[in-house]
Formats: sequence, structure tokens, C-alpha cells
Amino acid sequence: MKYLLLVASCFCVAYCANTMCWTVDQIADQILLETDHNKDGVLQMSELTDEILTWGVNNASCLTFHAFTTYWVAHYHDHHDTAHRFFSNLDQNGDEHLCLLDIAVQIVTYDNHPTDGQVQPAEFKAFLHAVHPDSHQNGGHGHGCQ
Ligand SMILES: [Ca+2]
Ligand SMILES: [Ca+2]
Repeated sequence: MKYLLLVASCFCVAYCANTMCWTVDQIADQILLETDHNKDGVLQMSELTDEILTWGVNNASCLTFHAFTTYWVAHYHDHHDTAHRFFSNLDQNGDEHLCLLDIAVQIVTYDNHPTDGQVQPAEFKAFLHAVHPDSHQNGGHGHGCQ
């Protein structure tokens, strides 16, 4: 069984940017599922910040590169280097820290469908497609078995 899992995971490593072969839309759906705490189908900003607070923020309400990538790889199954590039895209000032405000400011720019101070699923997907490094390919580049 272990051998079979190893083979399956190697197959994924070779053919997907994500170890579970999740697309960016599937990652977005999973985040929406976990973050929409009141289950109204829309992300309120307070839900987003509450969720990100559980990802391992430090005293300054910021995620370090390590905290972010550890959480992201474990929960959303991207390869580490994909998570690294994703973090770099989000970390606009390049200080290796991603603070709640930095994330909120970026997501808010996609609050336009409608502009209501909340994040509809389509808005969240537009945001993720814009910042995720593998947003334009669902299969993709191989990294080989390690
Ligand atoms: Ca909600
Ligand atoms: Ca909105």
C-alpha cells in the first residue's frame, strides 16, 4: 500500500503543480468551504481574517514565509516551490512577511462584483487566479520524483 501511494504521489509530482492535482478553482473552493464560517456562501472580511489568524500569524498579525508555506502545502497541497512563488506574489514589499492587512488590501481590490464589502466566490476566484503562480494551467510542469 505504501508503495502504491508513493507511485501515485510521484505520478502527481510529474504531471501536476499540486500533489493532489487540485486546480486553482478547487483550491479556491476548499478555502471558501473552510472560511465561510456562517455558511452564507459569501466571505465576510472578518471571516477571512479569523481564518488567516489560525494559519500561524505572529504577534504582529503577520505570517512568515515559513508559516505560510507550511500551512499552504499541508492544506492545499501545492508543491513547496509553487507555495513559495505564491507567497512571493502576495508579499508585495518583499519583506518575507505577509500581514493580515496586506492580504485584505489585495482581496478588497476584487470586491467589485458587486462592491459590497464582502467577497463573493467569483471575486475570490478572480483574486486567486490573479496571484497564484499556476493559475493558467491545470496540468503542468513536472518536477520529477524526489
Ligand atoms: Ca460568510
Ligand atoms: Ca463583493
